[in-house]
Amino acid sequence: MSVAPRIVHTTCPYCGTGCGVEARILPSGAVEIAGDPNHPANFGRLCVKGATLAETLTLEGRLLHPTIDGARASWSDAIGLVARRFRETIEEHGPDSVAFYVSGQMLTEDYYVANKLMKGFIGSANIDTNSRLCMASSVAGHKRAFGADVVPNVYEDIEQADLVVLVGSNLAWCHPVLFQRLERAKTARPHMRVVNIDPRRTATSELADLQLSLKPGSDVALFLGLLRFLERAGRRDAAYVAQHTGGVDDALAAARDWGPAKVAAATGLDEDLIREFYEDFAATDRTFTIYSQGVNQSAAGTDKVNAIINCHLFTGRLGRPGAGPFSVTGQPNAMGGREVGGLSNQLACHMELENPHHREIVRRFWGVDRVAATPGLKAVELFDAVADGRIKALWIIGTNPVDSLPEADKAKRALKLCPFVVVSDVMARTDTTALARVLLPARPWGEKDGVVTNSERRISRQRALRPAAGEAMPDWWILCGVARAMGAEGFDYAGPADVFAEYAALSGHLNGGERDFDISACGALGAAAYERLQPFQWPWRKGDPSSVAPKRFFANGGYFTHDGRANFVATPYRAPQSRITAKTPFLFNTGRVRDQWHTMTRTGVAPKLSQHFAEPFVEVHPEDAARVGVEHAGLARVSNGHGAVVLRALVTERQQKGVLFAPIHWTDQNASSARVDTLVAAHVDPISGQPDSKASAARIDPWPAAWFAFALARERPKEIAADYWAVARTSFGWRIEFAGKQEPTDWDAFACAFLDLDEARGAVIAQMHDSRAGAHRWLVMKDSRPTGLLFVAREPVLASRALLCAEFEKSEPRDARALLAGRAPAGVLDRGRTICVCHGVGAREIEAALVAHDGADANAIGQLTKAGTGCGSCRPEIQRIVKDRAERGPARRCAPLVHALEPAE
Ligand SMILES: Nc1nc2c(c(=O)[nH]1)N[C@H]1C(S)=C(S)[C@@H](COP(=O)(O)OP(=O)(O)OC[C@H]3O[C@@H](n4cnc5c(=O)[nH]c(N)nc54)[C@H](O)[C@@H]3O)O[C@H]1N2
Ligand SMILES: Nc1nc2c(c(=O)[nH]1)N[C@H]1C(S)=C(S)[C@@H](COP(=O)(O)OP(=O)(O)OC[C@H]3O[C@@H](n4cnc5c(=O)[nH]c(N)nc54)[C@H](O)[C@@H]3O)O[C@H]1N2
Ligand code: SF4
Ligand SMILES: [Mo]
Repeated sequence: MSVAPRIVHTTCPYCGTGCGVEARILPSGAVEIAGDPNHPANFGRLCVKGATLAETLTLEGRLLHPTIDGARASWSDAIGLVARRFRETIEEHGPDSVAFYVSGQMLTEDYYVANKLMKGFIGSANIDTNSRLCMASSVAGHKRAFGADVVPNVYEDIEQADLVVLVGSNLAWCHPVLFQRLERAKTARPHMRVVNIDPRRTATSELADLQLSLKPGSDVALFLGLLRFLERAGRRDAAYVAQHTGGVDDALAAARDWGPAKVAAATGLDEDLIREFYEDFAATDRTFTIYSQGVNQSAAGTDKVNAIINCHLFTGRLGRPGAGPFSVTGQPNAMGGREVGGLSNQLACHMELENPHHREIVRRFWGVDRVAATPGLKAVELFDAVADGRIKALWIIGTNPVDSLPEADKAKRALKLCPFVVVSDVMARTDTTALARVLLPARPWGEKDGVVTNSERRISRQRALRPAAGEAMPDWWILCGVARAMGAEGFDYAGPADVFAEYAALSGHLNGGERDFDISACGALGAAAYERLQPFQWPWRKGDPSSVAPKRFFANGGYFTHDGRANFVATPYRAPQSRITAKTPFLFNTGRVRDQWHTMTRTGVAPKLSQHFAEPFVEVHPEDAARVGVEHAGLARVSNGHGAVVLRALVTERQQKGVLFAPIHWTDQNASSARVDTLVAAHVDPISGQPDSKASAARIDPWPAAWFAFALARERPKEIAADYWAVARTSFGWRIEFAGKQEPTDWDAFACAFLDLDEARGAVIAQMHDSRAGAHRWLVMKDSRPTGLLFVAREPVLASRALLCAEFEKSEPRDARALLAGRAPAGVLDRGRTICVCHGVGAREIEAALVAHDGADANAIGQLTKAGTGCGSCRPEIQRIVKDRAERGPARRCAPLVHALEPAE
């Protein structure tokens, strides 16, 4: 008799798209993941990260019990110590001598109690979140313009728009399901146009009718020019501006001088392209502007946000179907964190710390003597205060600041100096947990319950799929335990449902509609109703019927300012702060790749997600590379006064001259020297305090490797005796790239140690040597199956990684000679680097299909090879391969998107 799988509806733990997930738990305990067809964010779709969630449900590397000074401890001892040290520090040095640094990856319930503990019980506002590095400029921009942190529009507007303007957003890789909505909308309505504003060409550019590769940091100039153009083109919505806004004259005055020639000079864009964009924007009522970190993470981030919003206010295109400014959120609960007041300058439920009336509402509701009255330290300042000893006890929850803060080595030093550091994480070994005195094991996605809010203000449940591993506990439980041990009252919740109901009640408490955030319909929700809670958008006031109709704001005014009018904000252009010098002549831009999530603690364990990029890299324009002597597939050192990293060089025209780009994901756990934030200068936006992570001055030089190596192994090598290394997970074990500045005197001894040959009993070792050329290859076979491989050369090792990995995966006997040659055995196709993870299709298979079927497009490729027919995240890359072949002919491969080390034909 077969037992039916149990189905759990939950929400994806990665990006702020907030896709609904349907998890099927089979009787064996195995979990199958699919998109939830009824969830309004994704209607059944998932991107590759969501689709591979089951691969991350492993215990590998998990933190499973509390530790104190590295030794296993009981929960009561760990909680007791944290409470005692925080209490003593507060007694001796005052409430502002302690701090929490939390995360947009916490659930709303976790976030709410953390905030209540710090701002209510402790009475300090020294709680800040990694959302400071992510959303703070959007928050500040919204508040300046709208009086509250409200996103006026909804996802459906993607389908309703005639023009979509993407600013500083690599939507194809960072919000893939939203990108697919856009792609489908454009296919269904071919007149729809997409403009992509980003200094580099990305996967997102594949969909764009117009690519504006502006100079980093120059967006304000572009949008000042647009505002001026709109006025001259007679595009003012006079009625809207007059009835619902204020300050238009000042904004126009700031834009007065910004004619196309001046905009062209500031942005480096062609005047014709600028005009094309302006004319299109002016002529299209249904214009939807989506923006992300190219806007927020800037020393002028808040001004960028307001410069965009100004153009929408001016044309009255806001909160209407297909028209509005739309900030997409990064983390799964970036929006929820803003709602609960996770930032050091906010109170709960969108109330303001500096507003005495709001403080009083919250104080009474929480039943505390006082709530913090002055804003606390913002992330960068907070770590400065740790470094100079003002903060003496710090609790870090759900974030990895040693890797993600600007000037990251400074943050690392600060933690080393701090007398008492507590870290709550789901993983045992991260660059941050390494510096903690107390480690508290949190329950990860799949083991915990709560809610998150996505980019369109939709609140959805995350639900546990399986029992918690080890002694891991939910973050809210840990926080409440510490709160009670410190003597706080009001932290006796029976479960997350209880916390959520209290929070929902507070949102409606003494709220006659003057506060935007109101979900008081959930204020008396019991545990059973919480369990059943369906995704809903806020506001949802007590007494309102539940509704699935999209909720927009501001089409008819109704702003949350004192006079109910929106503010135009004058945004004079400030050129980027980073000073390029002769020593640091490049701007260093950073961001994300398709298949990894931040510091890789979770996506890094999934073999499928490590195929796309298995090594940290830096993109550099061919002319720059030639000038500084950096070669494609070689190694490069990127450095400045703050730090240095060594990365694989990817020479590509997608990058503009003078700018470098590197992904943020690699850490000391999986590479020798790839923490890119060590180089990022801590320049912050003066209003939001958000650091500029996208434009630090740096230099790039060739890294003098005497030898390069590539290896495959079933176990992770204990030590890699090399100056450069990077490891990635595979289904059979590990793949490793490494290199050194000096050749070892004895390669055989090196191989012996690296491959553990003394221990490899019963193994057959095949070798190939060309000592004059410095090329050596070893292959270890057991029972005719490869178990270890090491290729060494003086040049970057050219062997198909994809092929060798595929051969290691197979269970049938393999041909040692062909493997050692690094080429495909007779009858086996080298698929090339994996492009489509769902169906395991490589770049070479796609190219072979193009050769066989001249003129095939991405859809035809899908029919021929299945590539792109699964989750669809790889479709832009397939389109690029198709276009490259059409534009450049078969002779030139599409190197930019293919890993540098996959050899060409
Ligand atoms: N695969 C994947 N997806 C993710 C994440 C992840 O780690 N991996 N993280 C999530 C999180 S937390 C976030 S915040 C989002 C981020 O999502 P995005 O903001 O889309 O991602 P980024 O790659 O950080 O940056 C976006 C783009 O900004 C461009 N940019 C740099 N400087 C400028 C500039 O001055 N002007 C303009 N117009 N553009 C500029 C960069 O070249 C880059 O292509 O992604 C979320 N989704
Ligand atoms: N140079 C540069 N720097 C950047 C950025 C950039 O674009 N460029 N982007 C910035 C942005 S937008 C962001 S959002 C940050 C992201 O940076 P981080 O927040 O530092 O990155 P994560 O890897 O997401 O860290 C989350 C940590 O929480 C742990 N964790 C996961 N789930 C749970 C849980 O349920 N409970 C607890 N307690 N822990 C959990 C994970 O194992 C991991 O260690 O990086 C910022 N830094
Ligand atoms: S787009 Fe991908 S990462 Fe983002 S929520 Fe959906 S499935 Fe998760
Ligand atoms: Mo983020």
